Amino acid sequence: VPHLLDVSWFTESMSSGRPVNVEPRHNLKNALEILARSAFFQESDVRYLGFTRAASTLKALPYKLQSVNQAKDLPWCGGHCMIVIQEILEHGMCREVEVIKNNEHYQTMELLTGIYGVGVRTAQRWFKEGIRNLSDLKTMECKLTAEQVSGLRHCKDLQQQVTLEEAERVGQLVKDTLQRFVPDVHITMTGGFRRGKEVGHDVDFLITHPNENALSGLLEDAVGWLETQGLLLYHHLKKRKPALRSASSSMDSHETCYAIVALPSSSSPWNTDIEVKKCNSEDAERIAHPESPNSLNSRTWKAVRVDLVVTPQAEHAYALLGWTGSKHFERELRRYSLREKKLSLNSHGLYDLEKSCFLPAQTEEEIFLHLGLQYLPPSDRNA
Ligand code: 8DG
Ligand code: MN
Ligand code: MN
Repeated sequence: VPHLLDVSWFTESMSSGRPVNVEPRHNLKNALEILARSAFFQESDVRYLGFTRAASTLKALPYKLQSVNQAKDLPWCGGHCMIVIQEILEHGMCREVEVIKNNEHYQTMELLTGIYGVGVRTAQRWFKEGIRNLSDLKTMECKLTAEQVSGLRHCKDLQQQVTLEEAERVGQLVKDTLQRFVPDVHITMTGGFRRGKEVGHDVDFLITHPNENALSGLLEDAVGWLETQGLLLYHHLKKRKPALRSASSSMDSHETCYAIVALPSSSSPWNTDIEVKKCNSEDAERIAHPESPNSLNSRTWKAVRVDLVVTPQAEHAYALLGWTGSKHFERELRRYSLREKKLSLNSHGLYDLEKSCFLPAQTEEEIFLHLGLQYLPPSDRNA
């Protein structure tokens, strides 16, 4: 078994941060996203939101921005953002952004927060303690959570994007696993893939059934079975907390499983129709003890992040809307709903603050009706 935190195989390209898209058309949006992330790393919410909104506006533009004049009337693109836009349109780059990209704090935060289980607070603390790269992390093995240990162990796979084809195979695995216990379970792929994206950082699923009792213990059963097959590299089960389904809470309290699965490659013998059971003990051993530097080339699986969310039928539409994203779309929708309609929206329901009651909905369309908004299909929610 390799050392838990052996990261010697970590490639140079990854330690230098995310690849920067150099296509001119994307320069503006990229620049604003870098400024947004930099603000995020400094925990400056106001600036983070400002830059995110401006980047989102540019992303939604049906034409390429050619001049500062064109930008003047765009929402959220004034002030600081306008200076950045102007500089890039005139000089092809923005000094402030270039400085940030070369900044040690920014680069380290990009690297550290890119590890599953590491948030801004943790990365910030590590930076202050002198951590600059993944090898430095070895020295503090004892301080890592189980989630971070898994995140680090599988970071090479997890930083690779999940393709649609892989997501579909994860979907098949999830379906076959859950149907062993509840044959008529309802499963929907949510997140970015539901919005029509071709790649993602994980695969999200919403699980429901008309009979709530059928869902009880389902995630535990699924986790147990995947574990016996050697297909589960990490998981964290979060129980449902009914008390949290309050009017104002934006906290999600669905029963959830945050997992890392070992997805067998498409050419491997245990693909699709779940031939997994037939895998011999040697294969199972290799899956259970992954990431030996020597086995990288011969591996027949890839670590993939999977979120499984269980919801009672009555909350399904709200959970579907909440888990389809994008994050920025959700944030703006909730803000609009509260400010303009005095309705508190989360992924459990919609609460009318003036009438003091929940507004039921069976479909996403009904939720948009409640909010007085035109229905937006998932592919139009890529804000
Ligand atoms: P990606 O994975 O392709 O990068 O994008 P994504 O699918 O849009 O992002 P995501 O991080 O997987 O989140 C999908 C949606 O789920 C997003 O709108 C936020 C929402 N969401 C909740 N609760 C939680 C939670 O506890 N954790 C996470 N990660 N997302 C949550 O409603
Ligand atoms: Mn996702
Ligand atoms: Mn997710």
